[in-house]
Amino acid sequence: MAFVLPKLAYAYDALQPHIDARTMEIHHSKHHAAYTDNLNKAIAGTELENQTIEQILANISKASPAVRNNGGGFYNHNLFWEVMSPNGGGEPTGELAEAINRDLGGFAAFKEKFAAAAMTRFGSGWAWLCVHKGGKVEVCSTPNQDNPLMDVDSKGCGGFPIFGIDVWEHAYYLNYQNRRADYINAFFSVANWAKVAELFAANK
Ligand code: MN3
Repeated sequence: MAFVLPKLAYAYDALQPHIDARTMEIHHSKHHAAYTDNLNKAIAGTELENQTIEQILANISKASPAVRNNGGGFYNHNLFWEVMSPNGGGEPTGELAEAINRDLGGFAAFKEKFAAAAMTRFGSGWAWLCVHKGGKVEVCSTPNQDNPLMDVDSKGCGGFPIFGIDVWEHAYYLNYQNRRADYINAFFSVANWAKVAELFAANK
């Protein structure tokens, strides 16, 4: 079964003014599409063809660089589109908010820590909020298209990623140029906390 580029739940222009339509279109229809195609090419004719993306990532240390880069790119962007929404912003509520309060010192402290992880990632990569079994939440970052599900040293957090920001320049350069901090702030304006709470509940 080949992996398929997911359709977005909203239009390319739906996240404006925070994320511009042109960036969304290129990011989804070119970058994410290329990761998906190149992942399929890299696993064609191998035993990985019959595995889920989660299984592939859990054993990525044994896979080729092409599978690592494109498998990560495929998975990470799937999550990225889901944790943004035209109706996003505000703050988490319920159990997710309680976990953030308990483990990260509240929403403001979490936002600061997450933004710092995203800002200090040199070059390209991602910052994450992850949940461990038992419900503990943690912030970290990874280089390139790595992520916390990979069995590699650079995975940053353990646990399951429930919120993540792409800090590759292709994610923001058209609208924000070198102003990564402004982009990170804008990302919080479209954060889909309902989805993040759902992922927290399903993976705690
Ligand atoms: Mn990207």
